[in-house]
Order: sequence, then structure tokens, then C-alpha cells
Amino acid sequence: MIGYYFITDKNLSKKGITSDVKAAVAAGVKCVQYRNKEIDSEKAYAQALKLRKLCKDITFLINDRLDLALRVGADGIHLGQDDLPVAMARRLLGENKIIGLTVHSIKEAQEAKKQGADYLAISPIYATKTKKDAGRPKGIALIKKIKKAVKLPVVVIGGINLSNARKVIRAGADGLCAISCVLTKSNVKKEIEKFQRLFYNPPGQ
Ligand code: TZP
Ligand code: MG
Repeated sequence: MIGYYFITDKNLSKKGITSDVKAAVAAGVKCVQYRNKEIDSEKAYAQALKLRKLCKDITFLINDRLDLALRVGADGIHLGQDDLPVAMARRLLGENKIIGLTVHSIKEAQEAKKQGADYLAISPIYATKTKKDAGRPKGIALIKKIKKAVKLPVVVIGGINLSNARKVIRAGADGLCAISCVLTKSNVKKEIEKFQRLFYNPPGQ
């Protein structure tokens, strides 16, 4: 079980990503991903290093940038279909680091497993304004199909909120990421805890 998976977003953040990550850690998340596509390398390094320290007891991943992940001693990276191939990332990072890959189909999920990914992110489940090029919503049917076809943990992302979270968990998601509906609220910790409760007190139990 991964539970609520936190991803930084400086554009949506109200109090800054450091404050958001502190809130996520205080809410008991197991995984934080540093994602910042609009920043130069040195600033990204300083930011990621600070977050690595805040996330010393939980899984800390870097989006896209393998160099940054190595430099700050992250636990791994999260890649997209247009990033470094998983098999190459695996060769460079070794067996002990975590590699996640975003997938949009069963075929991509099977290929991810073949190349050595540790977990999958299925995207986007629902329509989202947070990532402009996220593509067509896949719905929960794809979660069920991928869980059946590929034996890897799955997190789901895109348009997830408290109204649809139960549905994605029931469909088999091991973790979920909900960015805008958490970061636009004033109490990030409280919002994350609401999602966490859905995993730890599953519906119908
Ligand atoms: N990758 C796929 S969709 C997405 C990312 C980073 C954004 C999800 O944001 P939201 O606000 O939870 O729809
Ligand atoms: Mg990427």
C-alpha cells in the first residue's frame, strides 16, 4: 500500500513547496516526489537537497532528472514516456533505487515491467487542468486492466479528488496523487489526511 503520494507543485502552492512537503510528512505520507520543470539546475539542487532532508525517513523521488536524484541521494526517480528509458535509468541507478514510470495503456505498463520499473503511475484518470499535456482521461477501467495484466504497484493521477478517490481505490490503486484539490486548500496536512483515511479505513469495512 502506498496511500497518498505527494508531488510538489510550486504554481499551485499557497505557502511554498517546503511548507507543503512538511505538511505531507506530518500527515504521514510514505512518498514525496520533487517535481519542478521550470528551474535551473543549481536552484533545483538546493531545493531538492532541502526536501531530501525533510524526507529522510520516507521515500523521496525526483521527477525526470536522474542527475539531480544522484546528486541529492534521492531514493529514486519518476520518469515519463518521453524521458530517459527505464532500462537505461536502471543501469545508471543500480538495483537499489526506485524507478517509477507514467503509463497510459496496458502496452506501456507491460513494457515498463519488462524494462525494470518498480511502480507505475496511470495518467490521467480524469480530466485535469494541472498538467496541460496530460492527454485524454483513461477512467478507472484502465486501472483494473493494468492491475490484472502487470504485477506492479500502481499509483493513479489526474483529476482525483475526495469524491472520486474511493472509486479509484476500489479499482485497485495502491496509491493516489491529487494535486490541485490538496494544494489549493489552506490546510494541506488536513486535506492529505482525508485521503490517507480512505486507504487505511477502506470503504465497506
Ligand atoms: N501528471 C499527470 S496528471 C498530473 C501530473 C503531474 C497533474 C495532476 O493534478 P491534479 O490537480 O491532481 O489533477
Ligand atoms: Mg517526465
